Amino acid sequence: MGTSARVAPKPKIVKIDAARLLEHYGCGPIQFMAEDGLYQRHLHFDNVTDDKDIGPRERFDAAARSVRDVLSQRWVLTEKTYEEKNAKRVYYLSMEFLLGRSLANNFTNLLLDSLVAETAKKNDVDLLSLLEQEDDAGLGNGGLGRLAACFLDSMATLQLPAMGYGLRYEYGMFKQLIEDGWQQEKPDNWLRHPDPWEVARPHEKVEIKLNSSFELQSGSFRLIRGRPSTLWGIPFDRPVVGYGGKNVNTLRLWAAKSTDFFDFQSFSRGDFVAAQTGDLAAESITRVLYPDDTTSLGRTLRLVQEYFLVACSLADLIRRFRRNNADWSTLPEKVSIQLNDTHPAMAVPEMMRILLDDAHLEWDHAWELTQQTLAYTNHTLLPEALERWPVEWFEILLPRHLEIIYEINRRLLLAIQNRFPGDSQRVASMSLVEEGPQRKIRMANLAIVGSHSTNGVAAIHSNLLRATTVRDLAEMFPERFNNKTNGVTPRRWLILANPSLSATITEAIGSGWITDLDQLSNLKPLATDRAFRDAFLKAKREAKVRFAEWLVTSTGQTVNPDSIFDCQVKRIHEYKRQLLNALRVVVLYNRIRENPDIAIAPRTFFFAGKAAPAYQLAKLIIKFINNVASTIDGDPAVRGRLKVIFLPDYRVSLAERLIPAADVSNQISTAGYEASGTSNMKFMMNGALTIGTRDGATIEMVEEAGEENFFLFGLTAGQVAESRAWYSPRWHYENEPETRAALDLIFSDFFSRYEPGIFSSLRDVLLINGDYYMHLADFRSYLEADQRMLGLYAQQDEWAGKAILNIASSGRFSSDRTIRQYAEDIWNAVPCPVV
Ligand code: 26Q
Repeated sequence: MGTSARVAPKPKIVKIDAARLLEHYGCGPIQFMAEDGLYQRHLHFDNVTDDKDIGPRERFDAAARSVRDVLSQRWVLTEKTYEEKNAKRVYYLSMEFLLGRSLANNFTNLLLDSLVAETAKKNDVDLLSLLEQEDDAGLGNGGLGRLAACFLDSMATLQLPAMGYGLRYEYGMFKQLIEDGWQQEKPDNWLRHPDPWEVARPHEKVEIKLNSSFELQSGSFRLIRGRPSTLWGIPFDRPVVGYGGKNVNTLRLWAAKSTDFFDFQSFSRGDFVAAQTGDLAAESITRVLYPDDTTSLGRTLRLVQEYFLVACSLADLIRRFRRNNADWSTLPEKVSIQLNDTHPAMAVPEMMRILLDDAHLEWDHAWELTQQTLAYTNHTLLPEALERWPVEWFEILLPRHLEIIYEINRRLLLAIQNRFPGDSQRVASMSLVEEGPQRKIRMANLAIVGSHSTNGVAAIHSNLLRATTVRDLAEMFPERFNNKTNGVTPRRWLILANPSLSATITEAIGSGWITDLDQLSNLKPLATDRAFRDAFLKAKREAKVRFAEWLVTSTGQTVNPDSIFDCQVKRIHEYKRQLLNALRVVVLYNRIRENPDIAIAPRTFFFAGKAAPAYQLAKLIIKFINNVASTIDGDPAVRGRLKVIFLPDYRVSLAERLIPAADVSNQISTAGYEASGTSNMKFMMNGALTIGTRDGATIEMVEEAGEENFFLFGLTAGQVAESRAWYSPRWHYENEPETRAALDLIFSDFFSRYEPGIFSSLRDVLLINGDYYMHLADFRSYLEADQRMLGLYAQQDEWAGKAILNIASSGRFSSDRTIRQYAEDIWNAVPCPVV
């Protein structure tokens, strides 16, 4: 893989004065928030009311509308430029875009933030409470969805002619409430207020044909065999402002709508009301985001959602391609489609269907174009998380696609037999069809076979993918496999989230780092600089105070900003080992109970994350953390020394507050199980030190910053794999006094005095059923790393030095770098600047 400079020269952004800036956006002399400016006009004309009825929500709407006015001409001009240049387009297909809030991000990327802050002040507008009005757009589960959002930011900033395609879920990721320590789910009705960012484009609707209809029967969604149906995909566009406001790309989200003739059979039978319930079923396709959950793997509605995304997006992008290109053979020169996991893998047979049935190309030609146009990103090694859909559902819903898949498979199996004669094992493992009582289509195999690139999301992950998960396919098509280590956008995760640190950095090395994060390495010499260390510690303290103030006003909980902020925030999953962290807290608690005079720095442990609604053990882990928290809170011996906080409803806007305030980042997955991780990078950029295992992208973070600036512990992925055969958690229980004392305390119902026995399945997991994720194997090593960490924290100056070195080494983890590599190695796409 070559260097990336050739593809997208790192843009220089020069801040210009406000008046010229608005001119650049085509707003001429109109003022933004001043009297008679955009904001005031929206406030009064959109609401058709006078001041007394205007509340914070109306203010937010007016501000957002004003920003939309400012960006709208650049937005139109961007699409026009791409069209006129007939630029090669990149399409990022994803079932998830975890966008979070947009207003402050758009201020930042349009370089309007200081202007807005000034005029808000002048006009007595409380900007912070206004920003708080915006609902998070939580159209994703976690890492995969947030990665898609960071990629949109980087593609626009690098001025790539790129577009995101996704679904406009009416309900995003559920809201998490904690009641009595237990997770409760509530629907996320994020569109309750009309969303100011979206622009509906009903005239660009597409028609989708299916071989079955649906019905809702007592709340569950059923396919009706043999009754073909048609529905509409209505596009809703959202602007994606690149940093500096030059290119404004589009995120296009599809909403399902029934056509007037969706179920005309019952209508013509005179059953007007029954026909409307058919509408309801059709429109429920984009009602709700599925949680990342093994139980959702078996839901027909999810399969329909996935096909709906693919069918709408391909119809739309092919229509755009055909406007300027008569020759189908140029498709791969003009279009690249990146599949975010296998969720949109139906793009393989759908593209073939279009090229065969609509364009009337020969099979070989169609296949060549399909493969050259598509590329696939894998995000997991867990075999149980790989998508496999029953053949029977294809038969009912998409028989033509099944026919195409069978033909792809027939040719694939022939090629395997040619290459490896007599190797039936290989044929069975590579086949697109999994045989068994219920035959299934393996979506990962389909995506790999039907595309020219398969990438993992961190070096170790890409290597394990090749070596284990899909070994036979990698042996057959080695040239397709590559790595693209994830990254995150420094715009949201530094400038926006952490103004104090951003200002400190800019003061020291200028502002070039914002679009060229490698420049953070210029901070390296400052790691030993007394004044800069102090400036870093001051910025960190400011962020901690800011967080503490927010926490007390919004939840009533008090935390001490002089305690160590020790964080683990991510989806709750056994492999991520929140349980290991909680066991650490119990041991530290035991140490204080046994030796009340022990000198130990005050610490606040922050946990946050959602459990899939049907993942019972993950929910029990949340309950356990909460019970540990309240038990410790009730014990005067540890008051002021240890505190545990489970922050409910982890989401993008909460991450933006917590991560800047963190001192310690826990990245403690069982080695070999976390594909990459991306919060690890956000913590690093924000000057937290990592206590972690050698897993995912953490390994590459260590490569950049040096082992001496990390607190590494635990088995390596290789050791995990080879010790499985003889690993005995019991041994650790019997031979490690602190491990035993902690477990005994838990199982004595010390943390569940009024709910005896509720944690018995934790015992089963750890001691009886073999501790699959090897918590106990790594526990002592974790505690030792924790000790080293506390030792360093006692020397604030040294701590600051290492934190600065971490920040200075985080440049590689900008999503700008990741996107440059995708553009050069996979998409062959170049920037198309809008002048
Ligand atoms: C699949 C079928 C049915 C319903 C839901 C799903 C589903 C939804 C979301 C399956 C998986 C996901 C999300 C996976 C995910 O977030 N993976 C994470 O991706 C990050 C970005 O690459 C990595 O950093 C993380 O390591 C990885 O866990």
